[in-house]
Amino acid sequence: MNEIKKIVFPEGFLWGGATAANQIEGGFNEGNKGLNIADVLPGGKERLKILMSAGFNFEIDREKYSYPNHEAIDFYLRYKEDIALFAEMGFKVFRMSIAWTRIFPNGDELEPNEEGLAFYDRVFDELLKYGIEPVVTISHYEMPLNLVKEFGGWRNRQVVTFFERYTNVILQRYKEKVKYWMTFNEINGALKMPIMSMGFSPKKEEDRYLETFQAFHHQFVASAIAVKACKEMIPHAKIGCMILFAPVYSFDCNPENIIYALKEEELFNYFCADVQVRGEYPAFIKRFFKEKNIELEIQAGDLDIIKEGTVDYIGLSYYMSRTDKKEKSEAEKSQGNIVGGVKNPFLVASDWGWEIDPIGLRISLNKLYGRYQVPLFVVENGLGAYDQLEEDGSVHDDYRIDYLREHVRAMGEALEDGVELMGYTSWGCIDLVSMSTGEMSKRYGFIYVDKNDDGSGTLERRRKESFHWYKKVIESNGEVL
Ligand code: BGP
Repeated sequence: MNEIKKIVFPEGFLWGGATAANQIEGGFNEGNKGLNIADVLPGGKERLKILMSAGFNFEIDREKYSYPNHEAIDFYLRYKEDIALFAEMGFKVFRMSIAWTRIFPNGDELEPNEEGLAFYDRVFDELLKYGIEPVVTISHYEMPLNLVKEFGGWRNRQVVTFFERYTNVILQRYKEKVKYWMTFNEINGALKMPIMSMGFSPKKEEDRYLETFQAFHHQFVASAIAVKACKEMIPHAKIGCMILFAPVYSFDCNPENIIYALKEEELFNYFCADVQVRGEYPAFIKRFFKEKNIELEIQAGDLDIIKEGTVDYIGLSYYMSRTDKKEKSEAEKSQGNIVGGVKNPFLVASDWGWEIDPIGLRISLNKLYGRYQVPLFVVENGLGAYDQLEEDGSVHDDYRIDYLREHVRAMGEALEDGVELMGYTSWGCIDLVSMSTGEMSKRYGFIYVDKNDDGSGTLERRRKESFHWYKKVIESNGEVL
């Protein structure tokens, strides 16, 4: 057995947990909030398929579907209780997102909605009361539905202006309260699934890449404008990009598969970060654009904006690695967080088919730091699992502790490798609605929320075994695992 080394996390390492507005808040029509794309997401494993199907009309149809995000876990009303529990675990930071539609209900108004702004003031004040710094994602898998229906989502250049108005308002309003920002959650995820963050599904397969990359271009410009505004308005703040990172392993040493894995990794894992960190389109994308007949509409000045608006750090989500090969049969395919691939014989998968690979986190951090040399921040990582609530109210989630312990160790190894790491916010620190399936039963939390897939439950909160474990991890700055 390998000897377990003591790992040393740097002073001031940002331990905490992560969430997204649409997956925790509920109150979907409270406080003048407008509808967003997440509000028309039906519950169930088919939710994304339904949303992406041709002819989906983006209407709520309660006869046919349920909508778990509408109530979610009611953080909108219960935030004080939840933040007290985060404080009890010793969180240094809490990652959350602002719902664009609380601030601009339709996205295209000129004036913001004061009730929405006041809500986040209350949340930030409550966090700061306990010394917990908010880490805010400006856009996490939701955008105003009006911008989807009337403007065609991020394909439309006008959305850049609406987003700029939204970011200026929130940066100005919360400049005394929020030091850590990120622009778009898992920006690269749109390559596989543009509907959630870009607000459209290509009607024809042949338009897919052109539309998606045009929308990316708009998001890059919008992100760079936000970065510049943030640096001007809040000079002490740090603002990052956020990417979904699943390192791509070649299935074997066949050079055909190795070049395939390398090209997949460039396109999916690095393309967005290259633009947002280095401030320019990478060399490899020219060939891809040529082969796919993509000619982007780039306005005068856009490339300068992108150059001037590079991010301070990279936020990443890490759940799993992806093993892949050029030719694969249906039977070989694996599932996973948006990305596919083939089954890796060395890894075991979660109940949802996501392959568990702590060493993959060390590999990811090394790859990213080697390429960019900017600080990294693991802002999502965790195990979605079925939990059993015992009669005495306890939850013995030792499998979750095992998963997290190994990933924390992997970060320790990466730190020793020389990687600069700002912090770790594990995903779904309180049980929440799953993004991909809308299930409550796919639980990630340290805190159990009494709510079931059919919407029943008291919403009561309970501390799981992992709650007490994570408290010790934070207390000891990662020494006691
Ligand atoms: C990431 C998203 C999150 C989150 C997480 C877990 O891709 O940024 O919003 O939900 O994955 O995924 P799921 O909820 O599908 O288990």
